[in-house]
Amino acid sequence: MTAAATSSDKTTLSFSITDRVGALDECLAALRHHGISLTRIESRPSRTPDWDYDFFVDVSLDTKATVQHAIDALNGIAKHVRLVSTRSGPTEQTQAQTTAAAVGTKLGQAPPPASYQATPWFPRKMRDLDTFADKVLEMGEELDSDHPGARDLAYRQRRAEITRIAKQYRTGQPLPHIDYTEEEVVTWGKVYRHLTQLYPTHACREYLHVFPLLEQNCGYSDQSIPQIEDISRFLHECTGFTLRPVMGLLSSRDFLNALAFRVFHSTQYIRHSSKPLYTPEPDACHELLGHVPLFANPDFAAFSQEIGLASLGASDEDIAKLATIYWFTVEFGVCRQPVDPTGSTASGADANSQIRAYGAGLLSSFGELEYCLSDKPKLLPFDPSKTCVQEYPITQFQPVYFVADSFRDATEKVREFARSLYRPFDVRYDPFSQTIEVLDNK
Ligand code: HBI
Ligand code: NLE
Ligand code: FE
Repeated sequence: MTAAATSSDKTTLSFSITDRVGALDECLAALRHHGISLTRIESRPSRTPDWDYDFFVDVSLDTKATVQHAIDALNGIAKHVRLVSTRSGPTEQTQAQTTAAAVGTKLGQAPPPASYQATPWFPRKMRDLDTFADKVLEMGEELDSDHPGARDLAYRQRRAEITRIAKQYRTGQPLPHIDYTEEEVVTWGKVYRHLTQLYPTHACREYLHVFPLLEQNCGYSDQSIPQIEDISRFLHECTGFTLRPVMGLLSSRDFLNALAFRVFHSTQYIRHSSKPLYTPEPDACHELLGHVPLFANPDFAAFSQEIGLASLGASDEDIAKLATIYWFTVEFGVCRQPVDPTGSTASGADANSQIRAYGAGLLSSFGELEYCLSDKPKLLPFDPSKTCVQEYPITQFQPVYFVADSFRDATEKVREFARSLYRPFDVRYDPFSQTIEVLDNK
């Protein structure tokens, strides 16, 4: 909704209301009482669990009213009253900035940090993801010397063959079909059988709910490795998520940016047969058994996309925080859930709750899945502001896991954290055109 009028005076405020009859009317009446005239009003639904709406209003302050009057008028009636920008005289500008900082602090919003400079490039349309095809960090084409497959020439050649296919993939093409070898299927089968034995006592209930659907719809079994084309089609029907092939590890920025499009980059090669219980890098076992099931869950899909949206144009510092939070939730998250009276419990449980894994790095490694619920690792409560600065190893079992009160609690806390990061604009994904819409805060 936009009702525009021209004005040389540009002061923009934003505020939110919870949907009920007359809520907006009260805000506008308060402005009217102060003699403040509106020159533009825009609304959009807030990204909060409540039925909130955000309003952006341009106000004309050519009477005696000041920015502070307008803020005072709205405070107490509306939520999250914020000065977005002002272009009035220098004295008022100073006052306005002080007010904005004060209001921002009160709302827990970060003021623009010195580290936020030019907006980094980010993909705006699905095809932009093609630019990531040859930007892999490590272990894509070349294996590190300590990798179990480094001295196995046949393994290296096979990896090269599969990664070359990923490098050539472009948006809109059919997803590559891989004819897996006998040896690859044997490795997959071992991983599959071990994991599926552990899931009933170790995986979170959301995961357990989806897994049988993958067996029914996508050919998940210990006898063959499912194809990403079939999985991608299934996920698309569930939540709009799709898969695309990738050579190996992408940078955190590129990897997270793709989630904004509900796109997940999936490797198609398999870990070395000598080490089925754990590999430090993503492989088809990790993607298909670890990640895929939860992408079929609508809440989890929305949550993943929100991390992605928060990463678009974010500062390097914020990308590092989001990547760490991603690591301790999507990759290595554990959560509390009520005890299932019919099921047995793994350790870490008390009378009413038990701890279960929802992170993909745990759900794809039968070594670490058992270890994470043993008494060996340290468990800390999940709190994004603390979790985001935790250091972690990437080539061994994690020494520390963060426990969320529930699966839903983790997603809500991360949402709140993502909203607190600074960016001079907001973004939306338009699923019809598969493009990112940039909503400028001016
Ligand atoms: N790249 N291909 C790929 N797969 C991942 O799971 C992945 C990645 N890059 C970074 C990453 N994961 C995360 O651990 C965070 O850095 C975002
Ligand atoms: N360690 C996991 C596994 O063995 O399946 C992979 C983790 C990828 C981040
Ligand atoms: Fe992963």
